[in-house]
Amino acid sequence: MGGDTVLVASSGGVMRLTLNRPEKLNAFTLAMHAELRAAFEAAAANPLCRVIVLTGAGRAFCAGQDLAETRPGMEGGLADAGSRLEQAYNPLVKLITSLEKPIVCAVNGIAAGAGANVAIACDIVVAARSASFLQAFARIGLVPDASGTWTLPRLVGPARARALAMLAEPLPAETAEAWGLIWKTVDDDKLEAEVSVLASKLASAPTYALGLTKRAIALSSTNTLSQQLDLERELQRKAGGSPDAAEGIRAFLEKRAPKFTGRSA
Ligand code: LHQ
Repeated sequence: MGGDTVLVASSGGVMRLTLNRPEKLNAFTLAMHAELRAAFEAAAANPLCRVIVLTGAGRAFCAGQDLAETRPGMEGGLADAGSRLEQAYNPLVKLITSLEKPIVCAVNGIAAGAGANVAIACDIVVAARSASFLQAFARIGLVPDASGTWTLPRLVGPARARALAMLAEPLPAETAEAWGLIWKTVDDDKLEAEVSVLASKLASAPTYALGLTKRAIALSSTNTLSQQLDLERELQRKAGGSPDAAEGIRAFLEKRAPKFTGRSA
């Protein structure tokens, strides 16, 4: 599976997706969107897939929309930049955030424009120390998209979100970590190994419970405390009835490591 612009490799419960247009810093084209969406949908549907790793080929993670594909007309301005969001970015972000399996983003180099915002829409973001996050939109007269205006203020607060978006200066990975934009920064030459350890750990985790956890955290942004407590009760009911909860508790009492299947029943 996969095509030229997204490489797909599956092994040991981990599906690794690599954005693959390194000569254009993995900028998004419609073809890449179609391949990426198909790969995420396949990961969602495949019970053997328990974690997805998204990364980029070459020196960048992703430079956002391929601007050669959305060249302005002679009168200036893009014909309808909104339709590109409707067609491509919005479905991608909805897929990533609603897919009930952990998605790790390994940010191997610069993440710019929609590339930065797709990265921070993932569940666990690990970046190479030399990587940076650039809300490039203001440089070209656009507003942050691909959920940036939603995710950024929630992760770093509105003051930092506004400055990042308005100044369009690259944020180094270490600062991104210090600000809570991402999970962790690692040395460039350790990125692959660290992400692979993390992915293996998640591939033997109780996937069903992790998926419900992701749902609960997503819904917390609109729920009241009381609604969230009700949601936790419902989700705990589901998780508690799963074979992994039975195994987890049994293993604890027997003082051994649990063997989770990831299944709901
Ligand atoms: C690129 C790109 C790129 C094409 C590097 N496109 N070729 C949604 C809805 C509708 C419309 C518009 O957009 C969106 C969402 C968005 O994402 S808007 C934001 C789009 N992205 C940007 O504005 C970032 C553009 N890129 C850059 O500013 C720089 O390339 C960065 C700062 C990322 C990296 O700079 P450098 O390390 O100096 O690399 P470079 O600029 O030399 O790029 C290397 C090559 O990649 C070069 O091609 P060439 O053939 O000359 O070697 C660039 O043209 C190409 N490239 N980004 N987005």
